[in-house]
Amino acid sequence: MIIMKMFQLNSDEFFEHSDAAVSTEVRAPQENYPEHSHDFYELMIVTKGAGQHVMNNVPTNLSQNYICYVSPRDRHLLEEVDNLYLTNVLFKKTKLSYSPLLKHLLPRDDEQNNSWYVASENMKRVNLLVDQLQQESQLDTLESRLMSEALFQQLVVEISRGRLTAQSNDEQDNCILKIIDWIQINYQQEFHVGDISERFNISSRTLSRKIKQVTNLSFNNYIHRVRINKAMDLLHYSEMSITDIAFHVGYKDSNYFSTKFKRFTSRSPSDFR
Ligand code: RM4
Ligand code: NI
Repeated sequence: MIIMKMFQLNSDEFFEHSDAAVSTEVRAPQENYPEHSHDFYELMIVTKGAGQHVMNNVPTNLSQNYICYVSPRDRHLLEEVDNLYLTNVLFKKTKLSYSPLLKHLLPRDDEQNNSWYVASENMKRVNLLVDQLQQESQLDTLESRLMSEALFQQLVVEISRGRLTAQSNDEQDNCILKIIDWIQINYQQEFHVGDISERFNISSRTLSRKIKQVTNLSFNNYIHRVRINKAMDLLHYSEMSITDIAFHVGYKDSNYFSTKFKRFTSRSPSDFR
């Protein structure tokens, strides 16, 4: 077996010059990418496609409009990418001369809650800002540096304003994002397509179609994927027994859980642990 050592990405390589505070890396598409950390901060913005994001050993399923805040303390990797498009907005906190208010809109470095979905209207503006930022961050003039910081601030405002919660933003477009967010929180409950379609006032057919469109998985497989991801987290970080984990993530039968686990990860839960 080849064991690859985790590596660190350095700002020298990704920023235009040593005083630059912001930079962008557009990945269209993003390939699978091994585990790494950075000496800079990264806002990972998913624009389309699907994949698995494993951060500090915790896997999450990626889909459009997902934002994740990655600090220099974190390590992460991307796998099972499927036409995944993303934009990395890289920044150095020490070089930003930004407004002191901005820190209230960004997660703290030790915050668990470091990812969220952004409403489609805000995402459109985020994409425009990224285009401008990409150009400005390549220039090494005082104006461009200032402009990059100004654009960065706007971007942080957009991803914060657009943050979806189950209550907010009733636009049709955002319905599927809210559902995905809801599933990732409520995966422990027993539910069927019909329960969710009723709750969110959308037809079961539309719901299934949209889940497929956004995650590239069927409704059932998407639920399994979310549950298996949570199980991987627990296998890694908790002492819970495999049977308890199976129940905890929403399975009534631990054999069935093991079969599904193997299907998604190619390993049994005990091998994985
Ligand atoms: C990679 C991948 C990493 C990011 C670098 C800059 O393709 O997206 O997460 O840190 O780019
Ligand atoms: Ni990274």
